[in-house]
Amino acid sequence: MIETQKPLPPGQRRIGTFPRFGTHMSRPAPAVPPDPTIEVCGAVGERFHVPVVALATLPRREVRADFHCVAGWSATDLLWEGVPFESFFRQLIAPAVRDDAVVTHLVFRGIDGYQSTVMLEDALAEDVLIADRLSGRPLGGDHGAPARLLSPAQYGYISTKHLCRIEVHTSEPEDPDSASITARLLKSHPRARVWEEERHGSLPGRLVRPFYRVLKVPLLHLSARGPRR
Ligand SMILES: Nc1nc2c(c(=O)[nH]1)N[C@H]1C(S)=C(S)[C@@H](COP(=O)(O)O)O[C@H]1N2
Ligand SMILES: [Mo]
Repeated sequence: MIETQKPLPPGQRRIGTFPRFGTHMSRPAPAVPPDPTIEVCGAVGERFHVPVVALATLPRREVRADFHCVAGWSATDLLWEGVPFESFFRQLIAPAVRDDAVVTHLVFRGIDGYQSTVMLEDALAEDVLIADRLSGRPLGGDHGAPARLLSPAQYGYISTKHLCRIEVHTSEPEDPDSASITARLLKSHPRARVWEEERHGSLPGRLVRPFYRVLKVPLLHLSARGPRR
């Protein structure tokens, strides 16, 4: 039988597995508190907490998608399940937003301190989930327990694992380190759309490909290690 595989976005290569990857490097996945919640704060009247168990009671859907890391690997045909971010936003966040506020950006934060900034428009895309299941099983520590953002049309760095807080913003939040030289060199693209190859904040994606490619193998190796939870 001939299997035709879907094309990958520019500059990506298929990897046979779904590796654990991240700035956590070899540190183990963070401990999940006994009753995990997702805190919503920022341009909302008062901050509030959504228990992760409440995801089971919201509208749910499955998303089958490829996952693309900016370093150049793509894990293909993953089956995720969770709450569409759009439903989460419309049902829980929008009613709490201050009257005078127009939401433009969201910051998604993980228990490990990682965070990603996402434009509202990108976060509301129909394939974006707060995912709590992968391959028919609850999300494990490697891939973001107890729940993570999943935005398959954007590079993996947008998809914050171990989600514990969503900050609601009315303008692009400033990165406190953005003035440093390293921050400028490493500046990731704010939209990160994989089909546009938006890898870098100011350099064309094609140009930075080779740098990521050199780093990919050692980073894959480092991120994978460490005791599993
Ligand atoms: N909390 C947290 N989320 C994170 C990261 C991280 O280090 N910590 N790394 C990001 C990057 S760069 C990628 S490619 C994906 C990798 O997801 P995976 O480990 O499930 O493959 O997670 C993203 N979300
Ligand atoms: Mo990544």
